[in-house]
Amino acid sequence: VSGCNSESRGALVVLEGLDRSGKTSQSSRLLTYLEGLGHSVELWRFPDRSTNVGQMISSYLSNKSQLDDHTIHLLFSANHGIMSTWVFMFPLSIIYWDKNLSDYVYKHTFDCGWTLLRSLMETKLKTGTTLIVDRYSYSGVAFSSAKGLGDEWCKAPEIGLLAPDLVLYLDIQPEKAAERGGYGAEKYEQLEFQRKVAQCYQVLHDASWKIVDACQPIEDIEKQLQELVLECVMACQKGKPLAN
Ligand code: DGP
Ligand code: NA
Ligand code: NA
Repeated sequence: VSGCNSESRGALVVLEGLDRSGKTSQSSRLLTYLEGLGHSVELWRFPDRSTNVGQMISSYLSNKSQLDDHTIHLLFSANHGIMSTWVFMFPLSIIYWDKNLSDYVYKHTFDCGWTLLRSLMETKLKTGTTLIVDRYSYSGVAFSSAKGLGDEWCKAPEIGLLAPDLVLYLDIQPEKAAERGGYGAEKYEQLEFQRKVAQCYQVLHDASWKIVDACQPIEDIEKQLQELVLECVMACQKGKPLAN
């Protein structure tokens, strides 16, 4: 009967965690897994380093450029959205860094970017595509409030985003993450700072997050994530409503 699947949709699955917790490899494994089962699925990641803003972020993270804490926070937020208007406003607020201007950009243009991102995500989900998202707005809040920026300030640009169906937190002690290969290559990969980020995630997370021990063997983590994600994907296929 036509229409009996009309509520069927893709799932919005987010992976969060400290640096070197394994999000990126596990997200691609999840992609392969779901594709193998014949699902329509896309992998998104924030920050997306391929865009202009992404390149500014990348250069900041690799210590090639210095930016004010507020500015980098807004850049990350911009990177979450598909922006058009802010492209004009944003360089101004950086060049003439000034509170009034940044507040203006902050209040008006970011709303627009997030609205666009939200509708793009909605379209994907409603047409049956599952999104695996390697970091989401929670990273913005956790990393910036770890620097001491106010919680409310950090959260404001993220308001209006679609709530995920599932948040998978790859749980690793900062000390353990620091032992992993390549650690320290980027600005935020410092033990003291990552300890603060971990505390911020503690405050941020709620009972709906699935906490997965990221120190298990990689295949065990993979298995656990597969089960959690498949259950979520099935529920969404059966018409679980989109959260706000
Ligand atoms: P990744 O490519 O996932 O390793 O992320 C790069 C770094 O940027 C990592 O240390 C986490 C941090 N990060 C991710 N999103 C945000 C954000 O929105 N704001 C801030 N300040 N940092 C972020
Ligand atoms: Na990283
Ligand atoms: Na990553």
